[in-house]
Amino acid sequence: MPALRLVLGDQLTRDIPALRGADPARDVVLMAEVWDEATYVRHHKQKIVFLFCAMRSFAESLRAEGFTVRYVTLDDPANTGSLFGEVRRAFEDESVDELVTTACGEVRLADDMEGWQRRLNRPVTIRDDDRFVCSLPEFRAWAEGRKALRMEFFYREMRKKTGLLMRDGKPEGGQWNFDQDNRKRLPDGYEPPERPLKRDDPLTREVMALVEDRFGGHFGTLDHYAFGHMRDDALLQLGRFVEESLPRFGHYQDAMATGQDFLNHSLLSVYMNAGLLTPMEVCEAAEEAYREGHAPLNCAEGFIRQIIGWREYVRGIYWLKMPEYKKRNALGAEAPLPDFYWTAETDMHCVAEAVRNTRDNAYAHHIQRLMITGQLAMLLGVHPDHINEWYLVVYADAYEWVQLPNTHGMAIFADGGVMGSKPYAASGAYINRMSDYCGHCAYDVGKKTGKGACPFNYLDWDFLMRNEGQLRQNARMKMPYRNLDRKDEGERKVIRADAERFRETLTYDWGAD
Ligand code: FAD
Ligand code: DLZ
Ligand code: SF4
Repeated sequence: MPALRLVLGDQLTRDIPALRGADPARDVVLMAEVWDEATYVRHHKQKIVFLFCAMRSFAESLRAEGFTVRYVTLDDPANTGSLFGEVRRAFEDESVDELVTTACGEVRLADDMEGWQRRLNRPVTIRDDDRFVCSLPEFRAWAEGRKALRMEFFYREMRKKTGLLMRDGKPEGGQWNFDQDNRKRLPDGYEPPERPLKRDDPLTREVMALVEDRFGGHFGTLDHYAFGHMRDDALLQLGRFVEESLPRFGHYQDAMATGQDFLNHSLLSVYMNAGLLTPMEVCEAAEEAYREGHAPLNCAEGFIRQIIGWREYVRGIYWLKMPEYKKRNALGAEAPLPDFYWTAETDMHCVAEAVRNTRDNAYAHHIQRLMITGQLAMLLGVHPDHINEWYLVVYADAYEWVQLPNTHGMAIFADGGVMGSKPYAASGAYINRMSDYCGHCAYDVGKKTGKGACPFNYLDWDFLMRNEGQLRQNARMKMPYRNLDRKDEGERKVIRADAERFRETLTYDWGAD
C-alpha cells in the first residue's frame, strides 16, 4: 500500500521508524511547518528558526535520495495550521492509502494522534520511537514495584545494557560515579573554548525573516543565532566538544561565570532532541576519547551519565507519570512569574546573567537552569504551570518529555519527590562558591537579612518556614530544619519581612496584551 510517511520537526533522523521500509518510488514523505506546533507555547524565536531550517534541510536530503517529499512551509497559503489538517490535505492530494508515523514526544500531541485513524478513516500506524537507549516498556518494568525511583540505580542498568565504560561486567575505574572529582570553581582567567560562529546563509536569513514576521512578539533575539541545521553540523559540534571541552567537562560542570554562556558544556541537546544525533553515538564518542587517553574518566563518565542516565530517566518518568504528573503542585505554589524572567532586568546578577543567556542564545547550562532560575521560582512559590511554560518557551532544546520532569520535579519539587528526594534549595553561598556572580552583584551574599542582603539567603529561610508542613517530615530535610529551629521568633519575623519586601518589588506585566 502506498503510504504517507509523516516526519515531525523533532524526528529528523534518517533511520526514524516512520521511514523504515519506505519506498521512494511509491511513498510520500510529509513534513509541515504548522502554526499550532509553533504556538502551542510561544517558543523562543531561535527554536523556531532552528527547527524550520533543520526540517527544510532534512527534507532536501531526502529529496536528494530520491524521495517524494511534500514539504509545507508556514507561509503556504493552503497551510491549514495543524498537523492533522496537513495529513488530511495530503490524503486528498496524493495517491496514498495509509499513514505511517513515529510516536511523538508530548502527551498533548500523542492524545490528538490517537484519534487520527477514526477521523481520517484510513489506516494509521504509529511506530515506537526507538531512538532512546531504554524503551518505555523497559522503563516501566524497571520502575514496577520499586518504592522510590532513583536515577542512579537506573543509570547502572543502562551502563550494563550499553556496555559503556564497563570492564568485565564492572564499572570502569571500580566506581559507577565520579562526581566527587567534579564540581570545581573556575580558576581565575579561565578561557573556555569558543562557540561556533553566528550563522549567515540564505536559508537561515529566509527563515529568520519569516519568524520575525510571524512570531516577532515571541521571546528572544536572533542576533546571536548560531545553530547548525544538518547532521554534519551536529557531528562537527560533537567533534569540537570531544576535542576541546570533554577533558574539562566534569571538573567545571557546575561552574558559572559572568559573560561565559557555554563554558565546557556540549551544546548537543538541541541536536539530540531534534534527532540529528543519537544518544548512543554521542556517548560512544565520549567513551572513545577516554579509551584513547584524551579525556579523564570522571569527565567521560559524568558526561555519559547525563545522557544514558538523566536524559533517558526523565523520558521514562514523563511517560510513566503523565498526565497526572503535570497537575501536581506539592508545595501549593500560587505566585505569578516575575517580569525579570523575560526582561533580565533585575539587580540579582546571577539571575540577570541566566536570563540574558536564555534570551540571547535560547540556551542556559544546567546549573543556571537548576540553581538560578529554577531555584528562585521554587523559593518564590511560582505556580508550576507558569514556570513550566517558561522553560518550554525559552530553550531551543525544550520538548515536554524532557523539560517537564526537570522543571516540575528536579527544579521546583512540585512532584513531591518523584524526581528527587528533596528540594534543591540553597542559600547564596552555593552560588558564590560556584561562580564569580556575587562579586558583580548589587546584593551582598554575605549578608543574611536586611537592606542589601542577598535575596537567596532570606528567601531560602522563608521557603522552609512557608513549607514546613510538607517538608519537615522529609528525612533529607532534617538538617535545614534543625538550623531553622535555632532561629528565634524575632529572626523569623525579620526573614518574613525581608521576603515580603522583596516580593513587593516584583512586577508581573510582561507579555500582557
Ligand atoms: P551538557 O551539559 O553538555 O550535557 C550533555 C547532555 O546531557 C545534554 O545535551 C543533555 O542531552 C543531557 N542532559 C544533561 N542533563 C540532563 C537532564 N537533567 N535531563 C535530560 N538530559 C540531560 N534538557 C533538555 O534537553 N531540554 C529541556 O527542555 C530541558 N529543560 C530543563 C529544565 C530545567 C529546570 C533543568 C534543571 C534542566 C533542563 N534540561 C533540559 C537539562 C539540561 O539542563 C540540558 O539538557 C542541558 O543544559 C543542555 O545543554 P548541553 O547540551 O550543553 O548539556
Ligand atoms: C517545536 C516544533 C515547532 C516549533 N514547529 C513544528 C512544526 O511546524 N512542525 C512539526 O512537525 N513540528 C514542530 N515542532 C516539533 C513538535 O512540536 C514536536 O514534534 C512535538 O511537540 C512532539 O515532541
Ligand atoms: Fe545572586 Fe545573591 Fe550572588 Fe547576587 S549576591 S549574584 S543575588 S547569589
